[in-house]
Amino acid sequence: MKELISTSTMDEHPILIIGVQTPQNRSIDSQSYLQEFRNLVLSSGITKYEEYTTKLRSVDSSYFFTQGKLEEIIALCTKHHIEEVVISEPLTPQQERNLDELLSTPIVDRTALILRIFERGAQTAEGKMQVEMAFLHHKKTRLAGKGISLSQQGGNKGAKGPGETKKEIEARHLERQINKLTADLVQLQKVRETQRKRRTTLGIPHVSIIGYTNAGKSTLLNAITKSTVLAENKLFATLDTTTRELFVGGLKRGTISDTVGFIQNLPHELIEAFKSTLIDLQYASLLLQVIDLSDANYQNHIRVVKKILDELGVIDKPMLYVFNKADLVEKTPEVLADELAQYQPHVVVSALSKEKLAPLIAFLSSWKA
Ligand SMILES: Nc1nc2c(ncn2[C@@H]2O[C@H](COP(=O)(O)OP(=O)(O)OP(=O)(O)O)[C@@H](O)[C@H]2O)c(=O)[nH]1
Ligand SMILES: [Mg+2]
Repeated sequence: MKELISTSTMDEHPILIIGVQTPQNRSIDSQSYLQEFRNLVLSSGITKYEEYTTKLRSVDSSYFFTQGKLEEIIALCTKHHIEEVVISEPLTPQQERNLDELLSTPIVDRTALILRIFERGAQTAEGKMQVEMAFLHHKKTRLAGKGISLSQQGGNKGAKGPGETKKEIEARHLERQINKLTADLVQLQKVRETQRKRRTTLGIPHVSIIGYTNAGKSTLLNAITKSTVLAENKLFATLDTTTRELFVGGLKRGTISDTVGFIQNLPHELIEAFKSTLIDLQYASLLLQVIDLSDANYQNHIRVVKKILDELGVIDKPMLYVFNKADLVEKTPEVLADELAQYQPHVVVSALSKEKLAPLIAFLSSWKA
């Protein structure tokens, strides 16, 4: 499976995007995975690119791609005068550096691509700090992989002692920035903790909307609370947590919040950066997991969400599966019922229309925290 699609007019900064099917993501629908990668690329602000897709039977530890594929990629880069290569998978620092040298272009891997989207997105002070934290954590992993180029002795005045390398100085500086940001985030966390304690004392239930990116979480929050959180067909449109009062049938039922979405192959350092808000999920009375039922990979998305929740220590929480975008699904009710039987309890809705949200409203009306 190999093809080259061109959307570029080649009159500007030529970019090559490479969608890769690896042994790790073999079990998932490749077309939907590729579409998700294109969405990531578009969400990062790139509008024109050359596209190359390929399947790897094994991943090379030094160059990621095997010899034959590398030759094809080099030929493409030369032919199209490529100035940047974007790859759908996360790379190790060594793979990134080797490819950068071999292709003589900057390499943007999955993590860096997601970071670019993050950079464009956060609005609140806390959101911005978390994005900054994600950058610092990523920089730290890249620094750890840096070898020769930074390991010569730095002659800077003010360097701690003789023999300290540039790499050590940079690492120390990064560590200081991370510690400072962590302290600031802990301060903000305290504010939320106070709000949470107040809720608990007053017995106010809290509902958290979670799920894969672009599933319709913000659309759902807007529909059931009349708020106006930005919802768009873009990955990671939401980076800030929004909390609203939840009214069902005219009665106040508690509070509800919407937060950053998850994605497959989300690098650990990015989860780490958002931990201070995601950790709040541990205190939710109910999780609403929104799922884009129209995506061929929706079952895989549910597995991804489960894995991240486990990683965050959010285990055994009451959860309702909210299968969304039912308007885009053409399966018969029988086929659907069969497919969804394993996810209990669940509702099937369409957050775009009030009427099609009825099953969720009905669930929340009878829900007891
Ligand atoms: N057809 C259809 N589209 C929907 C539905 N719900 C949401 N969408 C669309 O799906 C896209 C993503 O919706 P969002 O609400 O931004 O999704 P999200 O889960 O908040 O996404 P992130 O914040 O990026 O993680 C938007 O273009 C919505 O209009 C639905 O029920 N049907
Ligand atoms: Mg959102």
